[in-house]
Amino acid sequence: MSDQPRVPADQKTDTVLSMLRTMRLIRDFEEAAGKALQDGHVRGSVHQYTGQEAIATGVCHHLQQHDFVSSHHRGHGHAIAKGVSVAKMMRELFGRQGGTSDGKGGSMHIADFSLGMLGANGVVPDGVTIAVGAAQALKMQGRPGVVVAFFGDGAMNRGPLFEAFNWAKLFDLPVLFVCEDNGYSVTLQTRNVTAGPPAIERVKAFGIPTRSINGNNVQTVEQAAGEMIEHVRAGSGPCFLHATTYRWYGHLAHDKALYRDPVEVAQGKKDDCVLHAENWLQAQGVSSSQLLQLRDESLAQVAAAVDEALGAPWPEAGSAFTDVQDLGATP
Ligand SMILES: Cc1ncc(C[n+]2csc(CCOP(=O)(O)OP(=O)(O)O)c2C)c(N)n1
Ligand SMILES: [Mg+2]
Repeated sequence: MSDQPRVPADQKTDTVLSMLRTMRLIRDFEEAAGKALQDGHVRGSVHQYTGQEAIATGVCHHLQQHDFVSSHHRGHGHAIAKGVSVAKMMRELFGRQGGTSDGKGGSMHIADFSLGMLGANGVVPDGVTIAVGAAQALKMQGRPGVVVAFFGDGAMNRGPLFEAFNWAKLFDLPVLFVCEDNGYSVTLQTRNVTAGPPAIERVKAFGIPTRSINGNNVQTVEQAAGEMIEHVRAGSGPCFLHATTYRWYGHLAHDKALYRDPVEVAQGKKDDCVLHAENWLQAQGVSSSQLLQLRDESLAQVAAAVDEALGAPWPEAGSAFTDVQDLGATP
């Protein structure tokens, strides 16, 4: 894997514009989701992905519809980057009919199998073991496609993650592990609960190729993920991408994160992936009015999703007993 740019200069601007559109949509969705929770429209939890948008965006830029992603509790960004409808997602958060799971899943269970979104997951790190299972299925069935497993730095201290690494490497499965290292596990700084050398060293022990990058630069993510996905797609086995970033808000939307130093938070917000992409685009000659238009379109799309969700019907009571368990295909 080289440090050479993968995309010719003339295509770069379009690529970054397209990725900025996705990052904006994620950011605006998260702002609206946080507000909806405060306004009492969302029952359950909302874990905002704000600040981390470049990672889902840069990685999913390389995925096709037949590829899969699995996610964790902070999963809205992964779903949006994989192409899930923000209108359906908002309905899901609001518990309404027409949501991705007809309102029965909520924020931590957003899934859309038709688009390869295997689901958010509240159990750390069970999205990863599911991803490895999906990769095993692809390999056994001889189907094309790769699986990307997104998880946080907190997951690096959970045992099932290491079972997943072991299994994936043993069978050289088509899976990319993406660790989004925002430095925190709920209220703890992950480094304070992690023994030994940096956690990425543990992954190297499995013989899995690793790379550590700045996750707040969407172009850096896009390039590194592109190279790793190429490796995985070629059948050469799993890779591990470690991307550093910062979680702008509390662990949950109603966590005020008083355990964090305000100076650190301000510094984290300054290192803004959206702003970095906009600055880069402006340096390439993209006008500020074009950037404003892009922002307005994204805000309008999210506002429409909120209005639609507010007006959507509640699920019928009887639907609580449907679609809640998949007993498998009939023989
Ligand atoms: C098995 C299990 N143990 C504990 C929890 C409680 N919990 C929720 S999120 C989390 C860690 C979050 O840190 P990280 O994985 O870094 O993700 P981040 O929230 O930073 O995105 C924990 C311990 C859980 N959901 N599942
Ligand atoms: Mg974390």
